Amino acid sequence: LIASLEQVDQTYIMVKPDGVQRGLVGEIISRFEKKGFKLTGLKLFQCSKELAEEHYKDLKGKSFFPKLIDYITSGPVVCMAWEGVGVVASARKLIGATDPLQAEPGTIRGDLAVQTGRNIVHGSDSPENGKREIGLWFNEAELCQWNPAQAPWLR
Ligand code: 3AN
Repeated sequence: LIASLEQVDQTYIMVKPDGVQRGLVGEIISRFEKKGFKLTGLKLFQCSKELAEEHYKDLKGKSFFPKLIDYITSGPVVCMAWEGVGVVASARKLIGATDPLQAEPGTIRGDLAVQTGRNIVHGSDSPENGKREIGLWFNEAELCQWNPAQAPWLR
């Protein structure tokens, strides 16, 4: 009841190519599921250079930008849309700091990664970017609106 009065946000979470290659997809999805957020979109996807550049357009001026684009397009990624109250900030806490060596143990990057340039997962940095990125990576038909409470086998 309390939650229903608050703003429900969406975030775009992506297992990057190194996370897929290292067999960490299930582990990463599991952390968001267990936290209690709702999955509304999920696919394995090989992205184009154009899409990667659009996704990271705010970083276009950075020296590491070309390497970042090569990295993100180097193999399939797992695209996810997650929904919930406070999901954007909470997902970033679950993911941990950009530099995995600075990320706290218990976070995804803190537990599973060592390099900033191979930090295995992406999470939107604001509710606005969550909406923007979900729109960029998913078609409307790929997203599911569903109610976890309407599961008759759970009564
Ligand atoms: P975050 O992914 O934690 O939101 P951003 O948005 O600053 O961090 O950076 C986006 C991505 O760019 C990072 N996930 C990382 O892959 C890459 N990146 C950021 N800073 C660096 C850096 N100094 N060197 C190499 N890659 C970087």
